Amino acid sequence: MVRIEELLSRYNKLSQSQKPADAQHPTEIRLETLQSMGGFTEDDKIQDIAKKLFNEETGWDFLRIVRKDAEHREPVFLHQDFCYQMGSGNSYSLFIALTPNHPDNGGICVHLGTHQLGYLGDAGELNSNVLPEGLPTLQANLSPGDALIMHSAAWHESGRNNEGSDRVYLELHLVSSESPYSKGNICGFKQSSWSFNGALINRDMNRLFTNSRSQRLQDFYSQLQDKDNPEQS
Ligand SMILES: O=C(O)CCC(=O)C(=O)O
Ligand SMILES: [Fe+2]
Repeated sequence: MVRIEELLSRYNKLSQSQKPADAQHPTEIRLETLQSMGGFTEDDKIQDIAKKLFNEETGWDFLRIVRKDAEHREPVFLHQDFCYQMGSGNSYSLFIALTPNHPDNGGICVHLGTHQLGYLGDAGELNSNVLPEGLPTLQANLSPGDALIMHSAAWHESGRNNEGSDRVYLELHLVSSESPYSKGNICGFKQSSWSFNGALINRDMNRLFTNSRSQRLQDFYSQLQDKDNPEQS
């Protein structure tokens, strides 16, 4: 059985060694191996969940902590995760609460059924006005050891941590074992031989692309800046 106290103590050590937090995503700590959290996926309850997905052939492609605390209290805007991830349209986040999670400390809120809208073709903040009236939302109210499972296309957000208490999730992202981005199996086996072994982050995008959307935007911003400050250009 996984001991939540052990996962929490591993998190506390990681968060101390990670100061200052990542400026891009200050509430996230990426973890490279399952072992960094003590191989917790062998736990029977996690195995039971993994076996309900992907015909019992379930892998994982990332593991991270998403936390809020007295120093990181900001809300997270309405979004879907799918557009920031790799691979197939069917994947799930298993959020394991390491601390109490509720509306006063910025617990996650999922708009149920929104995964049916699928991939939306862009990334960023979504418009809450388009959500149909009366659509049920799941507002997390979790005790340590509880888990929440969310389809990666589901629209979700979280409020400000007004209480300032630690609100910590361990997030394991579950994919089909056949995904080339799977880093290993939680249960079952992988049949196909192709797997991606590179690093998904820290790629040199300016070498890979000659005319990408981001490069065009950067060019556009620098043209605007030159226009605003002509003597500096
Ligand atoms: O920390 C949270 O409340 C949510 C974080 C999140 O949704 C994300 O990083 O994709
Ligand atoms: Fe998210």
